[in-house]
Amino acid sequence: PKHMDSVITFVLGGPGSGKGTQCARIVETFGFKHLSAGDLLRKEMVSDSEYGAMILETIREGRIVPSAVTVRLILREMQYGDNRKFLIDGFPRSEENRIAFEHITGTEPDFVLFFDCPEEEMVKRVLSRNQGRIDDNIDTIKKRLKVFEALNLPVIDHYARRGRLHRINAVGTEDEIFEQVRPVFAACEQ
Ligand code: UP5
Ligand code: MG
Repeated sequence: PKHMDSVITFVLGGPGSGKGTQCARIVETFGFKHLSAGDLLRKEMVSDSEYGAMILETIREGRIVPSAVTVRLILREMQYGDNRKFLIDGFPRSEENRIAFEHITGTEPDFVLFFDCPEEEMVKRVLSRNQGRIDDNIDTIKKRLKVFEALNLPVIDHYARRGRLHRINAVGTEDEIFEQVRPVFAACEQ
């Protein structure tokens, strides 16, 4: 269950839209704890977890890991330490993910950020990243973009209807983008 004074932010956007980059800035400036669902899954994948092979195959195909696995990793991470301000990056990726998280925690996010970025820019960024990710190749990127559109956009629409969505234009320099992000959190600092 949600601790009374916790703040939950979901950070959404397509592959390479800059979620991780901007999360680092939010952590620096506003002291949130950053939980990247993708990073947690990649860490689980290389541990001797029973889900390792399944996660690898799912990420390589750009599909979505079952909610039960991802939600457990996120909740485990939320319990470590005493920082109650969470940035949950790259989750929920589907209505199924969203409903599972909201059902298990009994809560909705306080804020949802959506980094809105054109596809060709996302492809360019992912292909030039060069960090050895198994999903950073053109075939998998195309699949990730399709899954984003089919499954993640409905989640974004849901939060827009709930009045929780902050759409950020994700084209520009990192600084320019952060200047759109800052007021979202500056408002809750007072
Ligand atoms: N960059 C950043 N900002 C820039 C700017 N303003 N101008 C120019 N370049 C910029 O940025 C990407 C690259 O662009 C970097 O090189 C950066 O320097 C540059 P980054 O901040 O890394 O973008 P991000 O949105 O974090 O991209 P990422 O590739 O991490 O997004 P994905 O959503 O694709 O990846 P994620 O790790 O979240 O998920 C990977 C896979 O895990 C999914 O496809 C899925 O198979 C699985 N998954 C699940 O199944 N369930 C989950 O809940 C989560 C993941
Ligand atoms: Mg990322």
